[in-house]
Amino acid sequence: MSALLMCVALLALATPRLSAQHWEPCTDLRPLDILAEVVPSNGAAGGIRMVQAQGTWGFQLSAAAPHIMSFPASRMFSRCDLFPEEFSIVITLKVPNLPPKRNEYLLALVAEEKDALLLGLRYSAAQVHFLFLSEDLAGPWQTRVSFRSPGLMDSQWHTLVLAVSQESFSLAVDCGLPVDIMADVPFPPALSVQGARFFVGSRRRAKGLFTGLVRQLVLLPGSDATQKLCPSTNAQLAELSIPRALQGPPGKPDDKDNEVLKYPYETGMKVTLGSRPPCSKAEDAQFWFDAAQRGLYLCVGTEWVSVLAAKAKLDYVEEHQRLHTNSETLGIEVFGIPGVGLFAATANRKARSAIYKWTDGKFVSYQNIATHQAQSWRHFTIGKKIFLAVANFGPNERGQEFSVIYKWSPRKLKFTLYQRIATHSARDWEAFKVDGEHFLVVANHREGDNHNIDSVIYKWNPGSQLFEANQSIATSGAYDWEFFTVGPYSFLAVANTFNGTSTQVQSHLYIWLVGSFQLFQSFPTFGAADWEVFRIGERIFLAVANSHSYDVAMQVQNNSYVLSSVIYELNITAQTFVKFQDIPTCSALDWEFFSVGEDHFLVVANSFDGNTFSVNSIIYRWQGYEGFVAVHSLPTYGCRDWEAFDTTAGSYLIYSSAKEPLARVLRLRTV
Ligand SMILES: [Ca+2]
Ligand SMILES: [Ca+2]
Ligand SMILES: [Ca+2]
Repeated sequence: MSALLMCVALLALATPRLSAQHWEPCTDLRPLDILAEVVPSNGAAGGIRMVQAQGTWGFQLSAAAPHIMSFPASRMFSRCDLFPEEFSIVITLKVPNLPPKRNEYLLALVAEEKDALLLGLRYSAAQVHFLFLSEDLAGPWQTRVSFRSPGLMDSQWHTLVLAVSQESFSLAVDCGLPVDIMADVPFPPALSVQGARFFVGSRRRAKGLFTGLVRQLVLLPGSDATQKLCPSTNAQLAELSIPRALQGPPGKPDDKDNEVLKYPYETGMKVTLGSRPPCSKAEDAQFWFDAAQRGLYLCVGTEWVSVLAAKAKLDYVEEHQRLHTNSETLGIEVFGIPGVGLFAATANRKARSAIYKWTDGKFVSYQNIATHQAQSWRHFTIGKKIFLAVANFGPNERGQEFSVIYKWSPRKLKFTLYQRIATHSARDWEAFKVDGEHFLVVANHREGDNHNIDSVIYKWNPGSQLFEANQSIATSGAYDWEFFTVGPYSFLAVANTFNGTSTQVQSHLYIWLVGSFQLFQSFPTFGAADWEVFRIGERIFLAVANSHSYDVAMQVQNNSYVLSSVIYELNITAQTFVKFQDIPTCSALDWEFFSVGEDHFLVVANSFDGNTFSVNSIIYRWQGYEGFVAVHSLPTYGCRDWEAFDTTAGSYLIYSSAKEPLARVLRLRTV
């Protein structure tokens, strides 16, 4: 729910109100820097640490005892004892990922004698809660106003402005559109702070300590600070007032003196599970601003309706070019060469593969390269060098098996042979960079009849200018490698197809730890042919294409080609990929993700249904809650590989056929 919940049963009785006319400010009507009150002006002390994250300094408080981080309210409320009826609180913070049920306090105002929470601000994985005590004839009530999905847990700095005025509560994140909540209970017009203390990063107790970083915590009596702060060119770090120790370069502490400078925060994953809030009667007519997609939505009835004119939308797909290929085409790689143009390399089954150049709106033959049952091409660069690696499935005329790396010659304007690497029925190359070093990994499918062999990761040696074997990973009929990063972490997924008796084998995801890839998670797959990683907003997905369910030990039916392919989503809290959606496919060999305007799509290569290679491949559109929904059905024949690409003239898809020497370029028509 975009807005908030009133989580506490509230009295229907009218709350007795003191006349607001008697209100006089008990404090200065200027920003009151609460954080500066509790931290020494020279920085760290008493368990308070200064930590830099993403180049910005903040305080880590959780090692300090709560009373260190507190001060009497009378220090700010010098003229009288009443908390302002209208005010805003500005806080700049960077929060860690919290487990689901954990709450951490950012600020509390506690009446010490009664240990009563007069006012509190805390957050959990999914919500920010503002709490306050109000009194009526029936006694004191604690009211909680909850803002859902503020999107704080992406390991970034954020600045929140909570503005309170009577029964109106609003929360703005990074100067975005505020979420407004009208509560049944107004903030009390005369909340006494006599004998109360402010606690920063706690509620006076050890429980619920704030474990993140805080850079700014300011109370602005009498007005809404968004007017002063926003718009801002640096909205995530918009400043009303920050403690002197955090200001500017002179405050930079000596690295050697600070044991936390190997920031634990920098290793936090850079993702969040921010998602569309529910839209029900409670949110009717409320707005939701999706910061990641820059979309503004209005809750109408039970649906979020976009209220901004959307960018281009996919209307239909039309055939743009029939590309006759040297022979059946297993894989297509589209890439650009700066200053030269856009190219497509086709991996062709017979003796020659081809490179095409986009010329006058069409792919035109550019260069032929001798290959041996080529399966796929991979383009990559190292510095200014441009490479193209081919995975050869078959041996050459002399029975030797190797795959080949070609290098672009800027003088000849052609790709020329650069390095041969011995491979075993190679299916795929993946190129990637970890810690500034370049790697290539090959999918070795089988050696003779043995599918349980090693696939090999090669590392670029800048001295010899060659790739050298670096790590071997046991694979079973390896078909595809996919590399991706999540925050500071590097991952490599392999699609294992067949272990010699069954296609029901585990495909594995590896993580780079201290210099090598180690197993991170295993997935049950069925003749897995492709992994595709993609991001939607802050969410990270991994889709597997399952091609065949087959087991020697079981009588297998023809329909074993019609089976589910699975989309997984990374759950940051659990640090694991969990199943997001099953999609029925017909011997799926490839997934390709692409975006048009603000819409996201997946297209699957369906190749075979058990009887025929004439099957439809399907384009799915991302529809938020509903996941991916089929929107276009494209007749294909032995469809093997999809690629999406853009030119100045528009967006296109190209797909290859493993069963006929014809690839097709499709134009995405938009409205
Ligand atoms: Ca791949
Ligand atoms: Ca793919
Ligand atoms: Ca593809």
